[in-house]
Amino acid sequence: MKMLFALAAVFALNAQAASLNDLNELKAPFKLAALPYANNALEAAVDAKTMEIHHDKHHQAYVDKLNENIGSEKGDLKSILANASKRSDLVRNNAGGHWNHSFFWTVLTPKAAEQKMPARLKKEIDGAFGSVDKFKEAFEKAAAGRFGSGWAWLIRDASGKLAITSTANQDNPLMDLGKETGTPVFGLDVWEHAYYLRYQNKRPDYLKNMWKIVNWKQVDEYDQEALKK
Ligand code: MN3
Repeated sequence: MKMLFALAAVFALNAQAASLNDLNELKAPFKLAALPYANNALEAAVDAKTMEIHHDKHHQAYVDKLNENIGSEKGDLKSILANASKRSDLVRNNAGGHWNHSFFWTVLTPKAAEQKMPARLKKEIDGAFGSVDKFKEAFEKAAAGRFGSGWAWLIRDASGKLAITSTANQDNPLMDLGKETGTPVFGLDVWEHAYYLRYQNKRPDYLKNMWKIVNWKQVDEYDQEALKK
């Protein structure tokens, strides 16, 4: 029995946040969870070396710097982000970095069944953007147009509508930055570290390929969770 509990604890530590709530409720000291697939599982769009460096070095550094700078903070990750404007740049950037990457890994998948967009989500995207192709076009435009480093997002905005937005650096739509805010249901990292080894300066090519590995099943689940708020 003891063995079972120990095993369960190991799995809990390594499990990716499968819900927005799980991710939002993380508290210090923060930990880097293992990727939910092998480094080479997403080769259709991202090479193994990029995945390894991105997760093991970049994401680890956000976690470490967040823990070093968070002090005696008792609040959860969501409340840290919701007060980002009042925090030091170190806390804002590394709390954002930890949330954004933890989220990002879960919206990608090598599994064909998860890459199929559920009918419910397709209907929502058709309704908001006209068609899935039009959504992708608008999303790629936002992602390609983000100057320098940052993220592109599909969010449920304050009024509950699906909207596309982008943020600089490690900011995200959960932060109180006075710009377009809402609940992320999908996001893409457009920092050069996410694509440079394979795509060099060709960010649009990276964006086009990323559609092959989107976990639409997970995005659909995030969207249903966002709608309940
Ligand atoms: Mn990154």
